[in-house]
Amino acid sequence: MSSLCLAVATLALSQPIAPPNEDHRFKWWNEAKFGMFIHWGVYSVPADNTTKSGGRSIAEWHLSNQQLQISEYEKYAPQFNPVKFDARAWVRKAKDAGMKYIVITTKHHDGFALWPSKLTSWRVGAASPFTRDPLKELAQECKRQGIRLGFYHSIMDWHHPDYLPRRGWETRSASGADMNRYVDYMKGQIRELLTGYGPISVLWFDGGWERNEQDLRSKEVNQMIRELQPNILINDRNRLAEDFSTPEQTIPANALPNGRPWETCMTINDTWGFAKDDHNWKPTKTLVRNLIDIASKGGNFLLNVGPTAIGEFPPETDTRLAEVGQWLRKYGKAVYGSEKSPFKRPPSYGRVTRKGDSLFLHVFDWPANGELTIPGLKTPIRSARVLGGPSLSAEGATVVGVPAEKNPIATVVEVRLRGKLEVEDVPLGPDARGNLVLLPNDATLHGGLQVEDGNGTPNVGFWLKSTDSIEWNAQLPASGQFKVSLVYAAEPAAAGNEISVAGLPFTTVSTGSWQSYRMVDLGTVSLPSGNVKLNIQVKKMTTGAVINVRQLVLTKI
Ligand code: H79
Repeated sequence: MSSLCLAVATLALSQPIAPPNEDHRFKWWNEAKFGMFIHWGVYSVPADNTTKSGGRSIAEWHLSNQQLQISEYEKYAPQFNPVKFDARAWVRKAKDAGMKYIVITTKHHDGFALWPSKLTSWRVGAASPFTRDPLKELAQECKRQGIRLGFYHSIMDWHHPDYLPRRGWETRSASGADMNRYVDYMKGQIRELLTGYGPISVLWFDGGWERNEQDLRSKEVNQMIRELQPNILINDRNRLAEDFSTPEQTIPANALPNGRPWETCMTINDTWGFAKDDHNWKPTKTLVRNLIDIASKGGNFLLNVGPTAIGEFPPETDTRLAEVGQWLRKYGKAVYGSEKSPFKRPPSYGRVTRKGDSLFLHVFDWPANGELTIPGLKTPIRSARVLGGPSLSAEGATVVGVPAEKNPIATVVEVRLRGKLEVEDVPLGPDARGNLVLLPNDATLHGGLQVEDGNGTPNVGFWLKSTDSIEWNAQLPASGQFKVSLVYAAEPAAAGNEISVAGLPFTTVSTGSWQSYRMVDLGTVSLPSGNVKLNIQVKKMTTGAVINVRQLVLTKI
């Protein structure tokens, strides 16, 4: 999974970035914050998340998990007969959950078309007995109930004879297969999808990692999409960065650099397609807090539902969606149309979102002293009020008082300021043991450096210039001696750069790759009490790239 994620992240960052705030196409998306992903197709019939060797996987990968020939997989299609499918009910559930858009799999990696495509018989109404058009019914209901619709479309197609490569276990010959003809087919199917169903708000590609931009004729395909639907948003998985990044099953450590739009997609249990034995359902509290966390970092949340082959949402999904909706009906003002937190770090008690000169404190756990301080807030607070609850008093940048009624998921306090929002950098203090643990998200990055997601453990990366540097602002209660340790990664070709770390010299050594992190002890420093700046700078650059930095630790001696 990591190679896919990395490919996606690197691609996204290496492309020029359009200024999303000035682009009218993003207006609804920035306000929406929360959407429903739907994974539904022939794989919903076996509903099996196991692998051939007895491990766990994701159910929509059934053909691959069980290493089936397509003729074996095709046998499930006659059982894909979702007579209980009710677009009106599905859209109603999305709306009641507080979701503002739906993205549905028109075709997953198994190649099965969820609409009556004229270009294949591997589709509903031909390979499957279901003669209705699920996409048409969904599009009509979305329009009727006022919610936007997007289409997921898999580039990888295990079924189409022209798509290459074949799976390793396949007996089907690859001779005569023509990838160029496959792209024509894919274009034809996307054309059907973008001309037959009214306005489509999102084209959500997936499965592009087996081929490059040239093979996939990505520019040409995306250009056609924009001609057919000028206001559409296209994700970053057709080998081009396009409109937004797509972290999968993970929430970035912070907002993405340069205001790059992003959307985390995530499952409610462990699998996307329905799996009868996957009972690992996330609690409602996790789902809502994820949404809050994402909104506080300026992203969107696309939460997945895997309906059954008969066309129903699993009951565990229904209850959670309803509960998320309940929370949003009370506190949605702090989520919809909000902007990311203006602070570098979240407060210890929760998360922050913002609307102009109002802040919203999403309180997960109320501090024992009953005070919500907002570190880094310079503008004094004018008033504070629990959404749907009482007013609280305030002193300077601190909200004082605990409401009698607290929401166990998160209670939101709306904070109005006395003037324009002004924030300042808060120096880091030592931890309980007196050590300074300096992390990417606490740093000030100079030059082209960026914080990368690192699959959940962020690192500073893109260190390509000798003038780039990392700086931390710390506050020490007393002077002392510290051992300096750096956690970094560098591929072999990047070894031999001379850098300075908290004033100590270090010549970089390869750790094996950009992803293999190693801790090195660099010596000791003595630091004065009060405000100190700690940095990593380049003294002499001898290769094209310096290091990735995961953390700098100063251990009290
Ligand atoms: O549609 C959903 C997934 O099926 C798809 N993207 C989301 C939105 C996806 N494709 N790839 N991945 C997710 C991650 C890759 C997982 C893999 Fe595996 C790990 C492929 C091979 C090893 C899991 C285990 C899937 C197959 C075996």
